[in-house]
Amino acid sequence: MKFTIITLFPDFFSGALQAGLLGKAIAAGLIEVELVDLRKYGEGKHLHTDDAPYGGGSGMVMKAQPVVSAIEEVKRADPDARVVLLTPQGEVFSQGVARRWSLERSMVFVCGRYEGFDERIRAWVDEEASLGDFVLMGGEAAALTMVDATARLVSGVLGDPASTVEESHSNGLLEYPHYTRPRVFRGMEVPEVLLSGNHAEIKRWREEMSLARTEERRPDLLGRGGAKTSSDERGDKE
Ligand code: JDN
Repeated sequence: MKFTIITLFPDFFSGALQAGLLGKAIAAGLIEVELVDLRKYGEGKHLHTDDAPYGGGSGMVMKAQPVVSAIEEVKRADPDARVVLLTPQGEVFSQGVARRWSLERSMVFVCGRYEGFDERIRAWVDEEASLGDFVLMGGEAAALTMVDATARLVSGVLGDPASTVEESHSNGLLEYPHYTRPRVFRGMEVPEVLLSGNHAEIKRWREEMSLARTEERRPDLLGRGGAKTSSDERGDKE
């Protein structure tokens, strides 16, 4: 799968794209990430990518021409790439969105800075996505998060293919508690059931813990007192 990131800060991504499983997946050719420097598409001698807002007010706005030119160049090489604009006004990203995107061949993430994008840019965009209900300094941290969550669902990126179905959010529940050696750490013991070797009982304990933890920490995932249901989280309706 190919990801293209259009950004004023390509350096933002360099460390993250080399680290861990994402770095491995890129080195193995399972994932390709192309960084497109938006500045190259800037206007005039000074390659401006932002300008003052019509109507006045504080802050600067991402100009339409550089962003649209960058998208057009990417789309010329790759006409069916899916273009996502990172903005706090987009659909809130979730495991369901990551699953849907992981089935695409090519995704383009457009990262902005400043107050936001010239509204007309939206005509070149397939969808808008937000990391959550907070404001970043720009779209880069959101794009990196979305690439990470999407790439790990691509076949072969994780060692163990079973591990994406058992984890938090994939079944709409939080994961059960994990323990590893030693059996006693600073006086705190590993639950006896996990040492029992009784796999049916271990499975039941994990299911109970998973449900109790979700009820305690994220009742919204169970459709109790939150806007989202667990089926929203799974992306069942997609
Ligand atoms: O929070 B964000 O996704 C975010 C996106 C943009 C921004 C600031 C924050 N400026 C331009 C896009």
